[in-house]
Amino acid sequence: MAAVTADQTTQGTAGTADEAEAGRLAAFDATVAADDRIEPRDWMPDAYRASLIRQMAQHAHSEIIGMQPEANWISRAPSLRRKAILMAKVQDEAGHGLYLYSAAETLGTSREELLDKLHAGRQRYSSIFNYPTLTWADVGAIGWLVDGAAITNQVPLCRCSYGPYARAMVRICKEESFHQRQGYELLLALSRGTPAQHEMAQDAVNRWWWPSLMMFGPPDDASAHSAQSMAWRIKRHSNDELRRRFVDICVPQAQALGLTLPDPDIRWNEELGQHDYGEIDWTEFQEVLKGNGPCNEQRLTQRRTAHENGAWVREAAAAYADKHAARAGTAGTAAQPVEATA
Ligand code: FAQ
Repeated sequence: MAAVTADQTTQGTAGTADEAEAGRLAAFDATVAADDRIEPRDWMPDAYRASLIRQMAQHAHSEIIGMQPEANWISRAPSLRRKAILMAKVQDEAGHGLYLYSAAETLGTSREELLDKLHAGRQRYSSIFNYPTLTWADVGAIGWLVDGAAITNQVPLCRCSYGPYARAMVRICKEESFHQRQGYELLLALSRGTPAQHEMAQDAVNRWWWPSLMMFGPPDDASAHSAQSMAWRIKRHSNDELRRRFVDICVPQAQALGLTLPDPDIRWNEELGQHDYGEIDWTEFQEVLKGNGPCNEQRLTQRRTAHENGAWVREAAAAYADKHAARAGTAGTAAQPVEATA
């Protein structure tokens, strides 16, 4: 019998490892192609995992930083009803952040690590939250336009190939729909109110329209991740496709509100069966991404401060969990059901 040389052994092992890798990749590709879900314990390419963490972290960070502009108006809401609605909405956004951090944790990262990266400026959050809320009407414009853009972008994410992200999006989208309607209703009340209230609503729409269009990301020919994310079925549509869909939704809604979208170039394109719209200021978008938007510094400073101020809450919660785990452990040795001590 011929002896197997060291080289042959290495080649043989490498061959088997390569084949196993190819098999895993084929199974992953087949799952994606069949529109099934990739689950946390399934094998996935490193780049798929990294891209999901990148997008989900950015999404989670947007939800919690996105609490700030609206929270600015909680103490000045014009009625108890409006205050209660706004508090519930801002609280919902915190909840969305938590679902998304939890979903990201299934990929092997931790909430702590993601927050550290946000605070160090190493991960992004949506450009939209770097604009100020100057009047009460901004709360309506955020609900109508920002939540509206978020829904347009996020409904397709309910069919994302990664199971935990797709499932988190189902509940988030339901809540965002409510947020969008409350913003629309608020703006409608202002638009039909006194001339000063109408003007305030129009001014808010003028300021939030273009930044809302930027939420969908750079144009397709400048979108670094779209092609790969669409091939992996993380994203289902391109940035421009969703942006155009959003414009189509907003045009009749603006008419019903009695407000004007601040773009003289919006018009129906018979041939394409959709609206054309004017040129977006991509220089402004890039500046906001670089940290030079009107509120970038304020938002991050406030976030870091809130995190530091909340340290004692996290410590207390961890101590409480440890105490209960220890009690459950004792109960376990005494053969008691865990529920009895919970
Ligand atoms: N802002 O190659 P692409 C909400 C970055 S939630 C900042 O096209 P991709 C709820 C992008 O990360 C709003 N950065 O990227 C709410 C990438 O940089 P990187 C958040 C942006 O991932 C309402 C680079 O540019 N929603 O509003 C932005 O394929 C009211 C190249 O871009 C989500 O996160 C931007 N607008 O497409 C809360 C949804 N756009 O990572 C409170 C999930 C792009 O290489 C109150 N995310 N960039 O350093 C997505 O669908 C995608 O990530 C896109 C970007 C569409 C945002």
